[in-house]
This record gives sequence, C-alpha cells and structure tokens, in this order.
Amino acid sequence: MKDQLVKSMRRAAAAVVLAALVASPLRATETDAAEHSDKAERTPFQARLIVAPTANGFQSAYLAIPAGKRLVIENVSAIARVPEGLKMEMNFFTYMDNDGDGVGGIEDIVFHRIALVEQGTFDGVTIASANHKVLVFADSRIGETGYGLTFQGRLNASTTSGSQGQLTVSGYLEDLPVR
Ligand SMILES: [Ca+2]
Repeated sequence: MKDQLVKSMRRAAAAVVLAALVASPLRATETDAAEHSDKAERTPFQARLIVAPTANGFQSAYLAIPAGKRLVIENVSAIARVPEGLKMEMNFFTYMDNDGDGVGGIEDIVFHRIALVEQGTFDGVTIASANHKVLVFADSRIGETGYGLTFQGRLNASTTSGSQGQLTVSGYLEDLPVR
C-alpha cells in the first residue's frame, strides 16, 4: 500500500517536471514572436525639408507620409542660413484625428515651433540651429482626406541675397489605427 502511494507520488512529480519542460520552450517561442511582431510594425523613417524664403511671407515645403501610415517623430533638427542682420522663424504642422470623428478639420492640426539658437556669422551668413527631442504624430489620412507634414520658414525682412532653412525629422512609421 505504502509502495503504491510512493510510486503514485513519483509519477505525479514526473508529470509535473515533464509539463514544465514542454511548456517553457512554448512560452519562450510565443514571447519571441510577440516581440518580433511589435518591432515589425515600426519602420525607421527620416526626411529633410528645405525652404528658401526671401521675405516675411512664409515659404513652405511639404512632406508626404506613406499611405496608410502614421509618422511618429522623435527628433527634429533645423538650421537657418540668412544674410547678416536678418532672422528666420520656423515651424511645422501635422494632423491627427484628435476628436476621433473620422473627418479632418481645424481641431486636428497641431503646430510645432522651432526654437533656433544663433551660432554666429560666417562669411556674411548668419547661422542659427536647433535640435529637439519631440513626440509628434503625423497621420497620412483622416477619413477620405490625405495629409502630410508642412514646414514653414520666413524672414523678418526682405533680401535679394537668398536664405535657406532646413528641417530634418527622424522617427518611425506605423500603421494607422483601424476605426
Ligand atoms: Ca477630426
């Protein structure tokens, strides 16, 4: 009787060990698959936009976002090159369906102002730059309307010497959420 009980307990213990051996590789595989899937949904993305304003009206550059994607911007860097004595103001704007109504509108636009810091004047060209860690969402579509990122630059006075503003955005693309 006692022997049978001991045998029974040993069998039970062996079953537990076997179950653990079988289950742990399965769990590891599932975890790896989930991690791989998360990474696959994010595609690295970077782009550079250029404007060349000559006066105090905005000049714009447009970045199209791949169809069906949301661009998540994590860093922006910018540089302005202007004739000595002038200054450039820069901003960019993007869209996301903030109110979730599936229709693009004024409630869905957000502006990001770029705080340029003057670096000095080099051969008559004044340089100002910025480098910002950000979190900005830019959807390629709201409802039936396509959207992108618009970069704007303007000077505080007119010039015939020319100027240039550049914006580099870095981040990743992910699928737009399905509503
Ligand atoms: Ca909306």
